[in-house]
Amino acid sequence: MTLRMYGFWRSIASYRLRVALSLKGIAYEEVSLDILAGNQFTPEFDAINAAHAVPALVEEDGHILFQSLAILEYLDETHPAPALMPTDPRERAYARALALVTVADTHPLMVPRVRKYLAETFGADEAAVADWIRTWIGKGMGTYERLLERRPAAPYALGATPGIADICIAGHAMSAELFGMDLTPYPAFQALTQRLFALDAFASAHALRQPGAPAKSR
Ligand SMILES: N[C@@H](CCC(=O)N[C@@H](CS)C(=O)NCC(=O)O)C(=O)O
Repeated sequence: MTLRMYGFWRSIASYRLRVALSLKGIAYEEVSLDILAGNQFTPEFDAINAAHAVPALVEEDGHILFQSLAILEYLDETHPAPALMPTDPRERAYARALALVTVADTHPLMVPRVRKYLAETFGADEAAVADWIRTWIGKGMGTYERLLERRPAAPYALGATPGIADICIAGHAMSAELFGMDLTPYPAFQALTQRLFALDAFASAHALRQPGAPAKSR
């Protein structure tokens, strides 16, 4: 059995895993799970991820991993080169902190289950939901901008090589792009993400380059 990733073309968390697998040169197959159609709730997928969310990674021996950040750290431990995490404890904490600005504080506010709840419980229409999402993406970009002003990327978030923080930051920028947001008010964030998307691992994992993405934008 090959290493199998369950993902979805526009999923930001799936993007994070795609980039990490690519940076580490790990071969895998991606199974697309249409989370907009509710396929995360089937009994088959429930057996893989009780959280009903992508990504999930099923290893060759059937071992299952979920939660993108946990998977990224696991891959870094099992496939150490190139390293995605620094070795110094303070740097490791900073890398995780940068990652969590989007993974913990922003991205959870815009996933399909939250959008659905906003629409069904509060009657939010498509425009209101999009406004909600842009608000939180914007606040995340504002936080990244302030952080990057205080500690400029050199050239990546923690130094010479791209790592976990950069992967999460690029995913955040991708969500901003998918929602048609202007990045110019966040110049340090924009410059870092342009640098990241110039790298093949970051560019080829992009939502709009995945099977199932709208053909005209691919
Ligand atoms: N913190 C999780 C987030 C997982 C998650 O919520 N994924 C979204 C797609 S980006 C999903 O599958 N959502 C399904 C839903 O909201 O129903 C991670 O980083 O893996």
